[in-house]
Amino acid sequence: MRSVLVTGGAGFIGSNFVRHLIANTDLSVTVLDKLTYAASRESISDLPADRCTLVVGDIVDAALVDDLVANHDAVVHFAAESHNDNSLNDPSPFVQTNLVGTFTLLEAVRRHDVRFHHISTDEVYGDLELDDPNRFTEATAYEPSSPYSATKAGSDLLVRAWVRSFGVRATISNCSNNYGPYQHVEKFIPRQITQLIDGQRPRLYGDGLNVRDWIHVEDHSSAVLTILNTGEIGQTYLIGADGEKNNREVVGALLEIFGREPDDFDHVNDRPGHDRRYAIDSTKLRTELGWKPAFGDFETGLADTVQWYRDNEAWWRPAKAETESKYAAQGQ
Ligand code: NAD
Ligand code: TDX
Repeated sequence: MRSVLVTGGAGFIGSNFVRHLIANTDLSVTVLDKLTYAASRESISDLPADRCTLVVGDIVDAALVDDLVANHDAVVHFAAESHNDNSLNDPSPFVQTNLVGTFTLLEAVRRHDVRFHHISTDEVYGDLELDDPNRFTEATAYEPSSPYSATKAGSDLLVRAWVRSFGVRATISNCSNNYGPYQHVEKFIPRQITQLIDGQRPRLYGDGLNVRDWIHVEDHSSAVLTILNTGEIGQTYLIGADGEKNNREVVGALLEIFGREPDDFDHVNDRPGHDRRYAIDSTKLRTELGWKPAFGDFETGLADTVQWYRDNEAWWRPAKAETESKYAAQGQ
């Protein structure tokens, strides 16, 4: 493998993955990204031009996708509409990008017999009760709750069908909630960090007891590269780092980092259909492919992430006011 096409490589996880490839492999990387509101050219603009090229375009554009896929050895597919709250306000781009876009890529890799890795989410499994002793595994039934997770679930099923029906050489990974640098300020952790930098109060949906299973984005990248190199074709791997925390605990840790009082936050309107808890059992990835996370300590990873947002205000500031005004309009 010499060249990789990374869709969505100007978004949060995609840009971190491209950085991981540049630092840890000799691969040459082409990013295909539509540069939606969620993307930032600056997330990859400092990378060496002879290793990383950005093509601005849509994964739904079959001619463009066919041309790019034909000239690469593998595709790693991150591009998606990724925010649950947006999917509740307007599901249409989620159906286009997440379903039609994935279909378009699958048809191209089928035509050109190119290795494909599909990035997905633990949200396809629905949610767990807080006291459920079980966690999600590769055998858990699909039960998505939101338009976002339903389109991701549909895209996973398309990949599985293209493997079985057409022999496409694909793998799938479903990862838990990522945190780290270059994440858009609409998402939970960057929203609260930038609220605190601005002297505002964090905003918790509902009772704040919803649990997410946090993983540092660098650990997600190392897991995806492991699967790309050594994963078995047709297999699904769950990626997680045993990082369950409820939202109040995360806000509490941030308030402590900022030296604010522990109750210095607001409860705001809950998200309709809000999933209660996600939890990943990543035994298969660890035992079969020997992967393990490097960021064991959430508090340290969180403090590093706070420092990154303090140091990179120019990166996030342009999106902050508009994001907050959208949230304010829905009482969030
Ligand atoms: P993001 O919203 O930060 O980035 C998505 C990127 O895709 C953006 O750069 C955007 O411009 C691009 N894009 C959107 N529509 C496109 C289109 N039609 N054509 C080309 N490019 C397009 O998302 P993220 O958080 O980095 O998530 C990346 C992937 O990882 C998604 O598939 C998501 O479902 C999955 N995932 C995310 C998380 C998480 O915690 N953020 C967890 C598990 C899985
Ligand atoms: O201001 C907020 N207050 C709040 O309490 C925001 C933005 C969120 N929340 C809550 C909702 C969730 O319980 O925090 C939790 C995390 O919210 P998000 O950052 O919106 O993430 P989530 O809905 O869990 O989905 C994320 O992880 C799985 C990504 O956005 C998805 O792309 C990924 O598939």
